[in-house]
Amino acid sequence: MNEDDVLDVSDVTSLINYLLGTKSLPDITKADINGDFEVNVSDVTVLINLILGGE
Ligand SMILES: [Ca+2]
Ligand SMILES: [Ca+2]
Repeated sequence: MNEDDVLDVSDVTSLINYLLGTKSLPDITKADINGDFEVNVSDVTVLINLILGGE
């Protein structure tokens, strides 16, 4: 999400900031976590689940 190729809480922050319109993302296509061609709160949910279920 934020170009380090590691999904962690900083990516959640980046995505939320993007959704709030406070920051842009370097690669919008990576922000579409669930692949439905939209970047929205459902991607935040999926991202959090990925992080919590990670390793
Ligand atoms: Ca990251
Ligand atoms: Ca999506």
